Amino acid sequence: MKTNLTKILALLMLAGLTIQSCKPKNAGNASSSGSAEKAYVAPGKYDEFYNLVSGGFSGQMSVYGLPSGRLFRVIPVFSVDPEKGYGYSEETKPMLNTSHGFVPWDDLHHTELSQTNGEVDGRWVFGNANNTPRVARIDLASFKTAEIIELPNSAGNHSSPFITENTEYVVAGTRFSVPPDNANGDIPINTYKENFKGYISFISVKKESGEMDLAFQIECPGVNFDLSHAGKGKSNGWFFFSCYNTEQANTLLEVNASQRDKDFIMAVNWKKAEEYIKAGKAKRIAAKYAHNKYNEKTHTATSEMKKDVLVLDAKALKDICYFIPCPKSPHGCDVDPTGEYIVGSGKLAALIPVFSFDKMLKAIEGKQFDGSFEGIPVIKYEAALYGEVKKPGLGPLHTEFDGKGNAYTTFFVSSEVVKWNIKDLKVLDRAPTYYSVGHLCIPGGDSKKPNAKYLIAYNKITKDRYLPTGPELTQSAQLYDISGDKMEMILDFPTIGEPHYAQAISADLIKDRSIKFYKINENENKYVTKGEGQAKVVREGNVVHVYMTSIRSHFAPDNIEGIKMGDVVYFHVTNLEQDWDVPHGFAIKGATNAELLIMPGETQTMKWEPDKVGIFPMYCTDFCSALHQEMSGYIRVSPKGSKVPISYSLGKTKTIAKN
Ligand code: CUK
Ligand code: CUA
Repeated sequence: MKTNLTKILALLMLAGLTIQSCKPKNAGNASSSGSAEKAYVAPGKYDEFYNLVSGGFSGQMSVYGLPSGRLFRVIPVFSVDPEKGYGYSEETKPMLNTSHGFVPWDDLHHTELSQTNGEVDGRWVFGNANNTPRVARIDLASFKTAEIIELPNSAGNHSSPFITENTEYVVAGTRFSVPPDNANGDIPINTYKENFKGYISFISVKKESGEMDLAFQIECPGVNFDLSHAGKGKSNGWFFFSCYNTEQANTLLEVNASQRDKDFIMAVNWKKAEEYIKAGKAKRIAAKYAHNKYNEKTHTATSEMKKDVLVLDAKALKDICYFIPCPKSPHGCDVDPTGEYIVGSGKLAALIPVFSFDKMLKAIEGKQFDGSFEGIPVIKYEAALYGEVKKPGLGPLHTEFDGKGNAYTTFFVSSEVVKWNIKDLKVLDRAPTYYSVGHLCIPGGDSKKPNAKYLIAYNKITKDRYLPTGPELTQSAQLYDISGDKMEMILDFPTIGEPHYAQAISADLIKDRSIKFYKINENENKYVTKGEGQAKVVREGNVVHVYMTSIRSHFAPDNIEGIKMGDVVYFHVTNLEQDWDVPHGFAIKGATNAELLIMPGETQTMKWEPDKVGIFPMYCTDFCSALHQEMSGYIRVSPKGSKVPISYSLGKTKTIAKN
């Protein structure tokens, strides 16, 4: 049912969302110099927290220090990265393999740290690929992407990668419902209601190694799943997903998916789902999806194509999924540290509904249903509702918690962060953001134990905050001190790509885990060269393998002759250094991919197909020593059919290869 008032409100807010958000009254306020001191980390001093921020359409994850806002690192995840050779070296190319082939780009929206007993543990951070549905695990010892798994039956993997409190599962809900992969998809688009399904995926994570596997999927009605969070504490065993487009529209969604007064939060009893799996209630369905792993010993990624997946049918099983009505196009779906309160943030709603886990269970027990939607029971709104935060702001998106009974919600349209009390639902404080804030992050803010010293707001628009740098405005984050009753902004810092969700972790939890370098004796790369004496060049038909080493400040060999037009040359470069922070680079003129950046003890391979006869210089790209500029060499390329034998040298001794 829809009143004229809500219709008008919806349209007003829609206009706000699509055109431009409002500017807060005290826009342009800078933080005072006193507060600037709070964000100051003196040269030589360390930051207290690490902030792992999604890069949105950059496809990467970046690491900032807090409170300084200093950028430490960009971790390549779903996009190629010429800075590190990720996706360009032969060893890393398989990381970006999918059922569609090699995909060099994606859109990373959410980061989620691994947890033990509901607390962040500093082992891994997960990220989602929104476009070609995938989930990645990044190892916080190496700050490298360790694993990527693709998700079948999905399109637009948005409500992901949220985890259960002991990292048993990483969960992903499809943004776009589509016909399942094994169904005939050659159907009219306007048969959405009959043919489109929404899949949610449960990816298991091995306790010690972190290795992921697609444990099972649940087939749900065709809607858009937006965000999710696991239950914790008392609600451990449940997962909550926000859903929009319950209108099941397939065109002009900005109007057609904003019709209903309430969409849903879907509550999923995943412990029950596990029981059904054990009882053999799942169907094994044909599917095709890539599972890519990076091996730290071989320094090489492998890609395996999986062929099937276990699927549970939510409609047939009746008691694993329940819908809770939630006003109006909900976006964020956040669970407080106790696990009792579930906060839905309706993008077009003028209030924030807070649901009670206990009440929800009672409602299910007492069958307080308001009919069903596509065969899934719909719990009565009032039966699950704890209460509503009245007039909190315009366009609520996301909520985090401080563990002291307070919640902090971002408002895109009114450009502010609002602090409210979870028990009495009263607004306690509001702080402007500049502007149009999306996600926010408190260290541990979606765990059982937040460390609520700081809050970071990730803004969509930075108008007026930075000088122009061309047609696009800098993306930005803002840091607030939330240790007192009132939020105090202490820093602006620009970000890479468009930041969505982020996580922050105490530096103490990761600083001692870090790998310093790889042990050369443990290098199991198929093409490793463990000393200069073993360097060689081997021809196999028109394929030439160069087994090369690098150490300050030369390559071995550094002169190579006998390469011919039509050859495919693989430079397998092993960095022999056994010291922290001494990468060597490798680049050769005309290479059509990128440089290699090889960490100490590591082997990486560049594929090169010479396109001209002549002399091609190669060099180290990382200023590694005083004689870095001397770290270079030459490759001679002869015409096809030439009689020049393969030979290689470093200094005077020249070796003619036998083959
Ligand atoms: S979304 Cu970006 S502001 Cu993709 Cu998590 Cu809400
Ligand atoms: Cu090695 Cu510069």
